[in-house]
Amino acid sequence: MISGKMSESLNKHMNFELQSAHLYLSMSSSANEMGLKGAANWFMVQYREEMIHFMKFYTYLVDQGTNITLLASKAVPNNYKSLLELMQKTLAHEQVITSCINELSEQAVKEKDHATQIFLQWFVTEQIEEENNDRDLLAKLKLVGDNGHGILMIDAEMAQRVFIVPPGSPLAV
Ligand code: OFO
Repeated sequence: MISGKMSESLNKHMNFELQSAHLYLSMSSSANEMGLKGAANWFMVQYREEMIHFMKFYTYLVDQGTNITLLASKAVPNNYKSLLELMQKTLAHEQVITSCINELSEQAVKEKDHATQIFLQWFVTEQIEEENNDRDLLAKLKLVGDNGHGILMIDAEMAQRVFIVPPGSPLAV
């Protein structure tokens, strides 16, 4: 049993994870339009990971007896100039998500809600990995600048990313 306040905060964040999925799906299409198939793959994998995050919140809330509320989805941008801009926006977005997860964790601690604290631990760790991956790619993109060959090499690296369902996760698309 979780408090009404906690379930409301988690429900709000669950919708934010779904919005993240939409954001990355749109970024995948923008990368494809730029001719960067590897980056399009990378963002598609990111989209699928976000769907897992969304489903983790969904399942947790339903298991805690919450009737979840799906909010209307907001339009996401689809006009990017470069892969560098895509990665800059990705890192900025993940930093916002990290602070939301931290706020949720603080609320769970304040409410002495041990179950939610344990549930959120996975996300605390996940956000370190998300931001780290984005920072690595950003650093490489800054190094190559406008060099087309360099960008294509990074695109080839991004093509290697594979979607793996984290063990014990609810299935998503
Ligand atoms: Fe779900 O972590 Fe990204 O947004």
